[in-house]
Amino acid sequence: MAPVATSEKYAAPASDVQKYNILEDYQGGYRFAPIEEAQVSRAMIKRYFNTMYERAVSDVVIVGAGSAGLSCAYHLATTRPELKITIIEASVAPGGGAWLGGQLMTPMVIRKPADRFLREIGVKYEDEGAFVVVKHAALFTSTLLSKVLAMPNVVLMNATAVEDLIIHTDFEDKQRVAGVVTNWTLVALNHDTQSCMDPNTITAPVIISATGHDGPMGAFSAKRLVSAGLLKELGNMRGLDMNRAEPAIVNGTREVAPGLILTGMELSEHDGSNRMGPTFGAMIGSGIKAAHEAIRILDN
Ligand code: AHZ
Repeated sequence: MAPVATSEKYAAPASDVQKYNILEDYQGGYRFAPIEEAQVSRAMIKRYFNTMYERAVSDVVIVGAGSAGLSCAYHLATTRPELKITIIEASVAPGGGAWLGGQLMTPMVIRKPADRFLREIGVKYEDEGAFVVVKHAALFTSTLLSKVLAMPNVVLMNATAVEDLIIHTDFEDKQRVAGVVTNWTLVALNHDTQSCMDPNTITAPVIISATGHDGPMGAFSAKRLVSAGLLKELGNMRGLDMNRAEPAIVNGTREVAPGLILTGMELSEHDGSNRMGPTFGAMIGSGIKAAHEAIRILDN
């Protein structure tokens, strides 16, 4: 008799589902449906690497899943559900700085008119006139994240860093950003301690960089534009001025080099605009504008 493959041996037939539900007993008799360790590994490997294979060519790559990157992903994915949108986030936890409002305080301030986005995604707030306050920044971020992740056209690869840009040169010597170079973040952080650990690539006609202002990895694409000769020098983020900063970020959101859109606070390092501190309306507005820019490029 041919040996029974373990996956077949332990796969639960549909008819057994009812039986497994009966095992859910909270009086001390709770048991789980049987499983082989290899099934768990294969369940993850198969899906993750199939996704990597499929997303090696994406329509849009968003670098950074902070408030700007996630707002952009939400608007783009709902407006254009046919697009393959791939988000690359260096941290294990997506959300960037949007788990807290400011300093270590939890309430999040959003200036009008960006409060419209809160109604769209169903986040409650208190109205203070010119601005609204969400009781916890994590309520905004977790709601937005869950909606973005539930969209069939969006893939998020976290713990993965963009460590370079793909820049192609055409026959007229014009340069165009054509994709991103990725690596597991733990690898990207250890290039100094190991011999060469080559990366992977994702190509896409539009890259949206939302890596935040300068920090361990922040303003990544803006800095790379300088070293690649596509930008003379960084503008460097100026001091805090809420009234100047927020409109400057939203209105300045654009394709800064062919194929590359900057959004969120990364733009302040590129343009030399002010920081706004703990008000998040500009991140929402800039993310939505970046989505519009991406559609404009793709449709041309
Ligand atoms: O981990 C970073 C964070 O989640 C991620 N990131 C940075 N470099 C990356 C790289 N590859 C992949 N090379 C990378 N991911 O990008 C995310 C940036 O999120 P953020 O919250 O830092 O930026 P944001 O522009 O979305 O929001 C900024 C919020 C701020 S900062 C600020 C101030 O300092 O005044 N005010 C506001 C509202």
